[in-house]
Amino acid sequence: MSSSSKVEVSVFQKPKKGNYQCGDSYFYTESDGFFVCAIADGLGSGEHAKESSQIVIDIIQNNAGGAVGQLVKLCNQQLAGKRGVVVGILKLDFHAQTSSFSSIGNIGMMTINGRKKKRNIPNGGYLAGYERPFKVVEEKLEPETNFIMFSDGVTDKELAERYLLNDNVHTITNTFSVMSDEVRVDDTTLIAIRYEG
Ligand SMILES: [Mn+2]
Repeated sequence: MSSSSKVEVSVFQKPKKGNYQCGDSYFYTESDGFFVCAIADGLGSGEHAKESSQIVIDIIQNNAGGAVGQLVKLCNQQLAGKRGVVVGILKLDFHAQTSSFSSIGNIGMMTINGRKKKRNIPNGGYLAGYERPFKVVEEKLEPETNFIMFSDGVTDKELAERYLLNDNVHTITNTFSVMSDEVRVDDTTLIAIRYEG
């Protein structure tokens, strides 16, 4: 992490029981002006789900400067005729001081500021090349905020845990790892993001 970094990130990822490869893919990057993070989950599991979710991640990586809505549209276009994917994209704009989030399907996000926890409601469905309406939720970027992004392998019970409020992202993922079941019933990705401001 460079000294100019404004965002701290820690990732927990584990494949579903019996699968060697996790079908979830993720990507994050930070520049002077922004931070962007995405999780994609290909429909199904294993090798083929991974291939499909990786397509989406590559698009976001190659177009990280784009607005969240543009990224969703671009991903959708590239998925025509391919296996469906659910995706969640978070962008923090340091100049505009905004956070933008959109999720198509069941990639979730929780924003935690102080003791306030807010869970984002994803758009329904999945991306597979068909045009569909979706919302991008934009909010003021507050200092000392945790953004917890997760795939549907993370359970509601796990999302209720107090340690998600910790201001150290490594403590969050380490604790998640220790507390979480040995056997995951679905591919599981949890990304803890801290904006100190
Ligand atoms: Mn899944």
